[in-house]
Amino acid sequence: MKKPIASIASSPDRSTGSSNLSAGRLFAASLARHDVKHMFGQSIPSRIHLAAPEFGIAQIGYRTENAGAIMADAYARISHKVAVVTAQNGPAATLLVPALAEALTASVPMVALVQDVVLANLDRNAFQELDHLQLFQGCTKWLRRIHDPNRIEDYIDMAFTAAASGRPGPAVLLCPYDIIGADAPCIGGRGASLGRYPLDRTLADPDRIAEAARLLADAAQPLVVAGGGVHLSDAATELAQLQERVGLPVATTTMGKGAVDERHALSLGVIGYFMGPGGMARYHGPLIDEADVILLVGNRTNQNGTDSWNLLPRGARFVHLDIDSAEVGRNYEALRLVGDAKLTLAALTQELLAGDLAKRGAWRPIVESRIANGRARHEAEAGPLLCSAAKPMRPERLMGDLARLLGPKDIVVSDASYASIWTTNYLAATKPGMRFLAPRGLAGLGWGFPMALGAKLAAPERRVFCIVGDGGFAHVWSELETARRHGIEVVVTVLNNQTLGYQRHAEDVLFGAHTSAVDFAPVDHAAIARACGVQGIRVTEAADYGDALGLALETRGTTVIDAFIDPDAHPPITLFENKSISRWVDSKDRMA
Ligand SMILES: Cc1ncc(C[n+]2csc(CCOP(=O)(O)OP(=O)(O)O)c2C)c(N)n1
Ligand SMILES: [Mg+2]
Repeated sequence: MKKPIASIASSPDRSTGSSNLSAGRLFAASLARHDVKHMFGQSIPSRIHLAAPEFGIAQIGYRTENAGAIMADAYARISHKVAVVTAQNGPAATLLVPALAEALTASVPMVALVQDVVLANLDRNAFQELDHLQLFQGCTKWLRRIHDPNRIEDYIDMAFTAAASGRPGPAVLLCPYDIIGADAPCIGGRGASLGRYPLDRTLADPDRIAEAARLLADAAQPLVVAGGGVHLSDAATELAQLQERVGLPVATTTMGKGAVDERHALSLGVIGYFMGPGGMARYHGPLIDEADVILLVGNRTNQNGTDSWNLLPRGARFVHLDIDSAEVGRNYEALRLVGDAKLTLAALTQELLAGDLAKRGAWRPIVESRIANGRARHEAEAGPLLCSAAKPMRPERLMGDLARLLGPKDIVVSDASYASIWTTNYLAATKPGMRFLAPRGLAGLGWGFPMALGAKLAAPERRVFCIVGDGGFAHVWSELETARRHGIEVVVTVLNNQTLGYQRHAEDVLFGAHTSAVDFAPVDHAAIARACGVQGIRVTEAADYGDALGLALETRGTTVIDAFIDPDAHPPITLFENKSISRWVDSKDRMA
């Protein structure tokens, strides 16, 4: 037995009361100091969870670590707070990896407290011992093991600082069993609250901001392409000012959707790899092609957002604003603006307004009319599908119905695959800063539903609509019980095409055939929902979907709408353009 850790006197901190506490309570007190109100966990590390309620922290008990960490991710995206998830060592810890990887790629701040074996038992094949330092190496921004209970506050604060500062991301703190279990009072006394992000805002080099302003003012056809960094920086208001007051057209990536009001006369909508027939930005292609100065904001210029780096004209002059200097110029050589988007966009707008905007003013009616024209062509193209009565149903029709009841405060969460493309193309952001969440860091299946739960916990007063494919939903059905137990109310629509649609269609296009793994036996998702004690509704007729949404909103608790959609329906992915999608075969055992 290790000796109890002796109390090392430090004067109690009146602001936090965090000194002279046992280790478990000091962990909880430290989290409370960072304004943590929810912890996604399954009891372990028990000492921390047992102490947490005393410090005003509620445990959200997930069914799988995988889903719990995804809930934490969405909670952080919506609350602008660092989210906390906990897990046991070994197998439980391994299940955190996918969510951490998404958070790393999507720059989402979270702290995972992972139990580890007793320090003295390290490297002895202790029960469920695993080299967690190796395990988490590739999916964390910051990773440490705490080795002394008197350093708990130091390490918790380091983890929060790493998660919330600079480019946000996931931090993992390994917490050996004996460190958490130390009964004697530990050193406390830190008082800072580090739980909100961005923790520090830094302005890009003012000389370069002035140069960027000159470029944008003098450009023939400038364009802004905003990414998810705008949401992370909470910079939608500043971007809207730049758009409106300077007169710059703005497009976004999928992660940046909602960074501007998509009905604004200078908004192009979401651009990227789905500008085929029916795509919202399809007819804005020439505006992108002809752009001579392009301002990238919080945009990692990834493959989908640039249609495999073919979308943005190589001849344009790029200005790239990002908090992460490594992203600036990664794929497009650019004038470098390294800093926080909110601060820097505000400074850039001021600089532009102080200069000569005659060129922008003269061009504005021209670009507005081109955008209006492109939008009208899109509406004419997509309109019939948005009100299609076809059976099996068209997903566009479901989006059309959902769009009608969607308000700017609502949150739309979609899973990877087609779900995020349907929502992106057919649900408009109606105010700057409206939130559409999707796991677009890595585009993993199974994020949608737990993300919706995390988003709702972060904003209980807002309605959360969740759109998932049947394949992706199957990863996380078990969390329906979590939704019920915690009384979390979200409206889930399962786009049930009884197939891994994207996979199947892409194989058909690329290889002319698909493998046997892509088609499912029939699954009754409404029955699964009811079995877990939440409402389940099956919809096979398009005319019934609106009523199902209405019923879901009137009913307390989560609702699952199992919507039977056309398995041949595919969103406007450019890869599929002019390529035929194989007809749906073996229809006899499918539910319709
Ligand atoms: C975890 C994970 N596994 C596999 C994939 C590859 N993948 C991309 S889309 C897709 C099909 C998704 O099917 P479903 O969720 O039913 O949505 P649908 O495309 O049918 O709308 C697959 C398997 C992935 N993105 N993530
Ligand atoms: Mg499917």
